[in-house]
Amino acid sequence: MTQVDQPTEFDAKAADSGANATRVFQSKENAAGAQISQERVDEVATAAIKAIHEVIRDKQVTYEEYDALKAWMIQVGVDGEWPLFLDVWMEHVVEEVANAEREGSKGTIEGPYYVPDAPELPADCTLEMREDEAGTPLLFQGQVRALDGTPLAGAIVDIWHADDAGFYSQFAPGLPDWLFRARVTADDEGRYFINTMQPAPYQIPTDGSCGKLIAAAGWHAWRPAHIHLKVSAPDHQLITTQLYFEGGEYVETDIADAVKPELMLAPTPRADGSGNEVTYDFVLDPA
Ligand code: MBD
Ligand code: FE
Repeated sequence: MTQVDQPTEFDAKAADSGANATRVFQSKENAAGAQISQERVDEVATAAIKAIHEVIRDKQVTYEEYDALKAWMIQVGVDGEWPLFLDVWMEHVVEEVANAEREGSKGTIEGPYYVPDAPELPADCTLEMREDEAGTPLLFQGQVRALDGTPLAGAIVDIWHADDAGFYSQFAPGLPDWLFRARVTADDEGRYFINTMQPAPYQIPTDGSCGKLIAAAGWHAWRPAHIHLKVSAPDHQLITTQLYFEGGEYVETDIADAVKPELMLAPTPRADGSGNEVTYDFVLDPA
């Protein structure tokens, strides 16, 4: 076996992530129970199947390729990677359609690694981390406002992100359950001051079905470093979004196509030398 074929500890840890996403999604309320009308299923399923027929004709897909697709699709399910596949290659267009009319802050995809009911923390807080947590400390601060600029007291900033090695708690093994996950309640002026560690870029697990597709197509497997957020306030629409780091690796080539120019952070060193700080405000549309 060559060095490249040898699964690394990183691979083993990453492999669990995609698989665990299926388990978490299945426990999501209404995941499979949505009531979608027959007319709508007919309309969308017919269009989707037709679109694939066109690809088969256009690309002259062979039986060999058809069987390879079948085998691959079966394996995606075995690996539990349908949530990963869909969120990486489909969700950004669903988000584009869903949020087209919003006037406030830009949203982007949720991805497969959100967990509801994270610990509640006050406006000025430090996210759960391990002793001697690796990485660059980051003070992430800002304010939640309405479209007219009114501060939204008691807004909730539900935040989750990977660690300095690109792993998510509850998806990669061996991490504390609520590492870098919290629901932060903003103060009376809608402000929050969240101390955390800057996350690293995220690599799609290389040894699952999504990784196999990426390798077979010769793509790269990376998302730029990002912080996920769900920001909400009474009488306002919740926004699901992510923030990225200006000049960071893969911001121009995100495999999940979820980067927008409005979602860039440019942290600066803190005066006291303790890592970086950055300010990002959210504007919520009315409900
Ligand atoms: C992620 O961390 C992510 O945010 C998305 C959208 C897909 C895979 C991993
Ligand atoms: Fe992510």
